[in-house]
Amino acid sequence: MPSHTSVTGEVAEFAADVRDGLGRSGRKELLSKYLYDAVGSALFEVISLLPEYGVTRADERLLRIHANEIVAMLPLPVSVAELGSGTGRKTRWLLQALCRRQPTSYFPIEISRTALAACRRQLSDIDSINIVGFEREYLEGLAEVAAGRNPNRRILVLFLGSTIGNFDRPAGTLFLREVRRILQPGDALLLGTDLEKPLHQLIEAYDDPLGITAAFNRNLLARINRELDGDFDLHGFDHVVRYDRTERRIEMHLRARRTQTVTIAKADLTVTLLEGETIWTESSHKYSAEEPSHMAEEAGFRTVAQWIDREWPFAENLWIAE
Ligand code: AVJ
Repeated sequence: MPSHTSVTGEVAEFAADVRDGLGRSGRKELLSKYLYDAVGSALFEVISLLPEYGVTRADERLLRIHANEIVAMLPLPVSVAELGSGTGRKTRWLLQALCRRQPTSYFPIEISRTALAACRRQLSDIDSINIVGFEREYLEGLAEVAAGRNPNRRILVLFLGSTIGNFDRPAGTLFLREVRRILQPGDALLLGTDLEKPLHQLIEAYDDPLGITAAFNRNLLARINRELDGDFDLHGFDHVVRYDRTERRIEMHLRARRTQTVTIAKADLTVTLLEGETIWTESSHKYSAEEPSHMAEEAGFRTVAQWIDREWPFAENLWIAE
């Protein structure tokens, strides 16, 4: 099996999604998964270093401190599939602890080719690890991993970093049900969830004073210019962050500073944005500490353990498929 398999019709799919999101008459929207091209992935790496953005550090801290404890609760032997591995830095601790107990196959599933390559470089030095990357969407990649599973091994799915928060609540539960459907009883899921925290802290985390998150957000338009032959004026948009108290989520938007008409050749689209009109680019839902257990039940898992970071409220949730 090739370690990196390329996705076909990538540009056509991006074009169709952009057309769909910007061509509509109501609220305009772009899918947050498109934030992660090479530039976006690199900017996210910087975001994760910012003092205002504690998510990644909390996640990594929990995985580092509790690695042995987590491994002790897993059904062994186990293979590991990670949804959205990124560069794999925070996964190292768990994989090391696991590889001390058993030779381990690790299947990072990642749509960003550069992140996947970085992940392989980052983790290939671990003793008795076997890394096979899948350049795929999450469920597609996981289904492939499951189709090729060793019948004598369980699967541990890692879904870290609170990426689940990009789904709204009903869609998140649906997604977790899909994950469950691909797994077998006794398989495990380790889910990272960012928890509710004071408003000013959340706003700062997504609207940092250096403007890195603003660049990360605007890069989505830059990517459309680069890959779909668009002519967005990047100076014409403000990075806007708001917290929706009802939905309990941070939202990122791009707001037109003045009325402007944009042409995106490869999406066969010309669209006029009025002054003040916004494009919704991402939601990050925040959870109560109890919420993940309910999500587990709804999706067909039972909660085995939860670890919460004290410095930056964030929870690691270990579930077993029923
Ligand atoms: C990688 C999806 C977890 O939602 O916090 C960071 C992405 N967006 N800053 C998040 C992100 C703006 C991040 N996730």
